[in-house]
Amino acid sequence: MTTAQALVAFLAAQRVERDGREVPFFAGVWGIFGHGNVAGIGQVLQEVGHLRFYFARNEQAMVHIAAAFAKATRRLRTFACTSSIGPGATNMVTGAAAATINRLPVLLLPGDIFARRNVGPVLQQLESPWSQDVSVNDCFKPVSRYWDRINRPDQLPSALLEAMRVLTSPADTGAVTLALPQDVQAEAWDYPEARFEPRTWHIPRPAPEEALLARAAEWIRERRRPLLIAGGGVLASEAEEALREFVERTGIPVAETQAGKGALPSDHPHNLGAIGVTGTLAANRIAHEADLVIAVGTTLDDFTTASKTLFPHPDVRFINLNIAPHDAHKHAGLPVVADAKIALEALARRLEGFRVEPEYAQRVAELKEAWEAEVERLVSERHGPPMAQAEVIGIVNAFVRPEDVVVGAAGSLPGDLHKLWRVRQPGTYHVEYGYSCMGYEIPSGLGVKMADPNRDVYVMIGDGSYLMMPSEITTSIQEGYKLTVVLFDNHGYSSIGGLSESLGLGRFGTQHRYRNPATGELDGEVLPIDFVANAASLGAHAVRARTREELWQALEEARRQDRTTVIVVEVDGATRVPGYEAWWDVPVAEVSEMPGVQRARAEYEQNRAKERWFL
Ligand SMILES: Cc1ncc(C[n+]2csc(CCOP(=O)(O)OP(=O)(O)O)c2C)c(N)n1
Ligand SMILES: [Mg+2]
Repeated sequence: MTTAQALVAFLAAQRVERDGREVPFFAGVWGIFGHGNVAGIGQVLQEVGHLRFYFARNEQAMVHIAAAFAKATRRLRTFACTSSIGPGATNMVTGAAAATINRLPVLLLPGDIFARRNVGPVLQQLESPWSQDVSVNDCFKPVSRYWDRINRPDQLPSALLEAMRVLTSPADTGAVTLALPQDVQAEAWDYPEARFEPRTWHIPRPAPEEALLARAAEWIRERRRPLLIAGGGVLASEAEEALREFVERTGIPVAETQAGKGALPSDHPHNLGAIGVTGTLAANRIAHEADLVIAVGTTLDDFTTASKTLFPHPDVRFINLNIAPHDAHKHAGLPVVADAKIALEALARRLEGFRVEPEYAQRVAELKEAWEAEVERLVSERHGPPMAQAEVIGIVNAFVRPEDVVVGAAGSLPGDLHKLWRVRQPGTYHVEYGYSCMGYEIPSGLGVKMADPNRDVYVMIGDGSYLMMPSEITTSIQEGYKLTVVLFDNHGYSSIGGLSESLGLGRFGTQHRYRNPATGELDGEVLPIDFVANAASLGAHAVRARTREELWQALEEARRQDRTTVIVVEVDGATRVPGYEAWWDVPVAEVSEMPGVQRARAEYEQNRAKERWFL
């Protein structure tokens, strides 16, 4: 067999199992062909057809599709992605980083320069004067959890076992890159038969150490103001039910990160909603008062911790339930390294008879009620046209069915969705905010749809992100997977524009405007971008909605459509959902003649003084 034939045969034979449920791990191969893969992997995908080939339009997009599919299947399944050498390969680097940061398994198979070297430099080769053992694929090293280059066909078997070990490890998973020199893909070797027999990888649920559990339970009993933060690990471990039982038994309130949102339904009495920079007033107030934080399956990034200002209680301590030791040790917390579901169940058993004090429960209930009223106020505001973003979110939220999935990634939408979107069923909120990668939205919508075609998928996307990567609309139409894309057109980067304004920089360079000959700046008229025509040109059903009524009708029409629909809604970038008592560290120039910058710097220094070390 050739290296490529052996590779594809092996991938087709890999299965995974968790809790007795077994599924094939790879659902297919996404690819874009060039001279670096067409005759190698391309040949076997056509001749043998072990795995279905899916043709994408952009290599970055195909990695997002695979990662989103993996997230939606709770990391039980994924795709492999094949690219040519050079630009096709490096286009995948951004997707790889997004997958690794979000701890999602994807297998990347970039083509590589000739191992044989005699005809080099080949087309698209980056030459290096200090080594011939370097190619652009070395760029994947920092964004991959496992990286290898297959320079001889007989290196493949051991590399594949390592790749599968990492992809199926709940603690180590992320992008795995196997760089495949173009000549080696086509070379044959006598591979041992055993390599291609079906193999089932068990996805483990490691149990916590009893001594640490005992200490965690002791800490919880001692403290008066505990708060649980639910991160993406809760969903990855399918621990929603365990979480619900834990909080119902103990009365401990829950706040959710972006990746953890929807671990509990939004209307659950113990769910205070979003935490951190994009958090709710209820969650952030409780965080400010917390003397104990139980962080479950979260990386505790700066959006969650409000740049380490969200937990000012002098005696605050952290208990970190996490499958990854690296995360479990953060904030000098008690590192309970374990699967989230098993750990929550075990901790609940140790807390038999414990409940938070009634006065604390009362405070949680009051803050929760006040926040619900605030959401209602924000989404039912009548504005324009153009409508306010919160209003549009409220309408879409009211329209969708409980099982439908909302998808987003960058701009002002993730923050607004984090605060406002009401989740009715776990796993229906899919916002990528580990890498906050513009361009993730449409491809990931496709990945989510492929994971469960019975759900409708609502992609919420800004005009900026749309312009960066609308290409996979065409792919969704090719494959017959319908998406409903709601495009929020505020004529530019309202999130970064707002940030720029708050830092005294007046939205410089963040709007889609003509260069103005009078000023020499980009402050001319708004650029006439016709998003409806653009989406229609890619094959979508596309409409514009100006009012609440038009939007509702457009959503109904989209539900009747059998192909991807894009609804373009102009929104007023100036009416923004406010923040709620949480700060984000974005450094402001220490020296400037601009008065706005000087003011912002003074405020910055005050806020920075609140940042804490947890040692
Ligand atoms: C690939 C990438 N480039 C740059 C950024 C920085 N960034 C974050 S949000 C944003 C603007 C997004 O604009 P749009 O999609 O229109 O959303 P809006 O801010 O208007 O809500 C930019 C440039 C990013 N997150 N990702
Ligand atoms: Mg915008």
